[in-house]
Amino acid sequence: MSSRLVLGCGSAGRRIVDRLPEEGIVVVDDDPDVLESLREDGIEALEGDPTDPATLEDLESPAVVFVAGDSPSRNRRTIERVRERFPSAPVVATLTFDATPADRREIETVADHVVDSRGTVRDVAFEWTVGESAQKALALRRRLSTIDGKLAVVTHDNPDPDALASAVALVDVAETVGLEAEACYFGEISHQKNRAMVNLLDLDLRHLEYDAGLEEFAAFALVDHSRPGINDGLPEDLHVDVVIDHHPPRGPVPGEFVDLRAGVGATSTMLTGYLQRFGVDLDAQTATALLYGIRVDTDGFTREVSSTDFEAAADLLAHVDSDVLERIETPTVDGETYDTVARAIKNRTREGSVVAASAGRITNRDALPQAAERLLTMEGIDTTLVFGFLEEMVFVSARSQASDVDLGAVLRDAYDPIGSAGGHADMAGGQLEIGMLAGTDGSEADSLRSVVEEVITHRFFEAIRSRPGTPVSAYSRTSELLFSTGVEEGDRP
Ligand SMILES: [Mn+2]
Repeated sequence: MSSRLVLGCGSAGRRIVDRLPEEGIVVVDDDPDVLESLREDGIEALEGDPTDPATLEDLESPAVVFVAGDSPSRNRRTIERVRERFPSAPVVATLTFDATPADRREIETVADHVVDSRGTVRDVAFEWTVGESAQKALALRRRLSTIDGKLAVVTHDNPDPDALASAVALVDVAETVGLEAEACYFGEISHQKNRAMVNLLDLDLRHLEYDAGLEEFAAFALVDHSRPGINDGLPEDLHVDVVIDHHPPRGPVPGEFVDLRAGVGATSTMLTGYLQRFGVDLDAQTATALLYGIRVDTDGFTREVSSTDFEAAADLLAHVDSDVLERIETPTVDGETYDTVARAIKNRTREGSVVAASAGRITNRDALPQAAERLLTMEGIDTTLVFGFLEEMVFVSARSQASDVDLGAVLRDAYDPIGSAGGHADMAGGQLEIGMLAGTDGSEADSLRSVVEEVITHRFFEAIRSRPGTPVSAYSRTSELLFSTGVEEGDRP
């Protein structure tokens, strides 16, 4: 389905053909002179009347159709035939210089995109129509305009700024074709900066429960991930209409319209392109969200960044609210977070360049990574671990700048036997269930907690020391009992 079909090849049609890559063009016209000149240039030209259904019968389904004869009424009839034969192919129609306003209105109601061959915008209009990304935009518009009902634009679970911005932008795009759409997510927006982004930009987002019925939605779009049921709360066999993502997929990607670009640093970059193609006026809210999405995903334009990301950022910049962007990036810190960081600093245990610290009871687990980062700025320290107690759980967060430490592996070694842990070489986390501890008050709870603190700290240092090598064995019977999920009352030490 790589072909571009040109039906009717008048003066505007010829200019389009000249700008298209030669590969995969098929032109249909009934003027022998036109056909001859096309064939001389090595272009596949078939004789036929484009308004005759029989002409389209034997042609393969094209990626995009250009209807470019010189007669507006004939072009309109041709488009009607195309709609019958290739209902999902986007149609670009040309208007010749002598077209009347009535001709224009008539063509605009049936075509997906109209190229006006008059005036100085001519060349720009052509470029915007024949390029690869322009055709993607046309195909997306075609897809969106066939949807009848509400579109759910779904991010991956616990969405990051790139996913959030992309969802909001795709809602804007859908609205340009009169489609009602809603940006949706499963899970939590837990990171402080992400919450600041949503609040300060007042993003319109719908939280979906994992067991929520989805009947109210007629169609689904996935952004910043590509497979339903994998890292989102949708059923795996869901019919997906639109997928826009920059991650290389790890399996088959379903979707009527799919745009996967692994060479791009952020999905927000791709959506910036679509907003422009669809002629959406960028507002500060969406533009700021998108730029923040690109910045976070490319780690401030240093990681997996492409020239397209820079171009998108440059286009967004003029519309961005830089005060808000700054407030998102440096959110105010609440007192509780400072208390948590302070307790971690006070309770630290050091071994060489490694620090582990208990922050005691916490009310908000987001404070832990901040404490771990804070400790990393201590002189002579390259690896940190901070943990805290919340309800029936212990949450662990670790950071490292050491080149020979794989924190994800270290935390798995240390805590997988008694909880769950994982992450990257420089950033990792985990959680452990501690059964009754949280419910107990008084000195018994305190002594239990100090045992748990010892276990967590010890296992971490042990795992750091024994890497690379075999995973550490279980620390003690005490830890087994404390951390196993099925602790019996009588088993507690
Ligand atoms: Mn992303």
